[in-house]
Amino acid sequence: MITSAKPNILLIYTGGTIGMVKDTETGALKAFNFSKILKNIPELKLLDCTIATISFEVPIDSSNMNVDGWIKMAEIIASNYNDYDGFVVLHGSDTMSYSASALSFMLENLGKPVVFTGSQLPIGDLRTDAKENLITAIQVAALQENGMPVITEVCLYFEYKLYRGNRTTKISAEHFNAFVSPNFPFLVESGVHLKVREEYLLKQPVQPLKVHTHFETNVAIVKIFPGISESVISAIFSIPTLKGVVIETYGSGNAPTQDWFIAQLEVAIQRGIQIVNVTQCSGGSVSMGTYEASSQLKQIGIISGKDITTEAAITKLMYLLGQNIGNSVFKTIFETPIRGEME
Ligand code: ASN
Repeated sequence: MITSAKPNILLIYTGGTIGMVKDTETGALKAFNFSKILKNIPELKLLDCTIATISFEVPIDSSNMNVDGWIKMAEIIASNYNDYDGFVVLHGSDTMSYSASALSFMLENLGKPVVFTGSQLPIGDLRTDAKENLITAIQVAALQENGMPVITEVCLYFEYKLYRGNRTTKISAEHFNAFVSPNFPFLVESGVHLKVREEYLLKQPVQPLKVHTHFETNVAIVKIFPGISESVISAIFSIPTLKGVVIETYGSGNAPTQDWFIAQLEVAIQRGIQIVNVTQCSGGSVSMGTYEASSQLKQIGIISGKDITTEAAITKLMYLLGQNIGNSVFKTIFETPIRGEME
């Protein structure tokens, strides 16, 4: 039976709409002080868990999130790991899927829940979605079975669903239902009860948490389109410091078959640049070789991103490139799921 018996939860506030207020001069939303936010939710006192909070010194719009921000979050979790049963990260929705993916790779052997959430409207707004998201994210992080946490992975909770974080993508700037997990089922549904789908939860052997903080930032995402020019492709792939590229192709991993295009990629691979093929489609998987239009990509050694999201692909690429993995095994390691991020 699943119970939630007074667990200790740490709320980590990084910024985002959830805690924003309108600038009186410009009318634009900007990040705000966390303690003021908590005053807006007296309901938190009613929850059956103990909640402590910690905030980024300067809360940010998640458009400003970067590797330093990911390291800050990971270090907060690591230094409080033994004192809390679960972590809820309040984060702007714009780059939440990137951060949830990055944290999933940084936190190896995670044995406790890390639940990202945020909102589309500020918590002080009458029609806000923030309260439900925050309250349920805390309840999910507090779920325990026989004194052990039910969730032991990095997740994202938004609008009645808990998803595996590195499977998500933001699809709406309008709807409260802003995220989807196109290639993996949701983990928990919030209705009258919290329905946990245990069969989809990531179960890892209990081992000490290992935190990885090295990321390679000399990477790029290239979305191809009909008519993309040789000069654009050439300019990107000849960046001297470039270490890796996620290339967003069509359908099941198809791309132009023109000689110049394949040659540019081949030369880049020979220079040691890691190129990962992901699909522009919102669902489905790369399968190089299914069509002639992807056979050459397979032959020249492009990495298959399979059914990974672009957000998880770029963060996994940055993470693995930061691990100094040898060129000969990089492709195999990338194509192997490490945190449930791909099939
Ligand atoms: N711009 C905001 C952010 O990502 C959007 C949001 O949180 N809904 O910080």
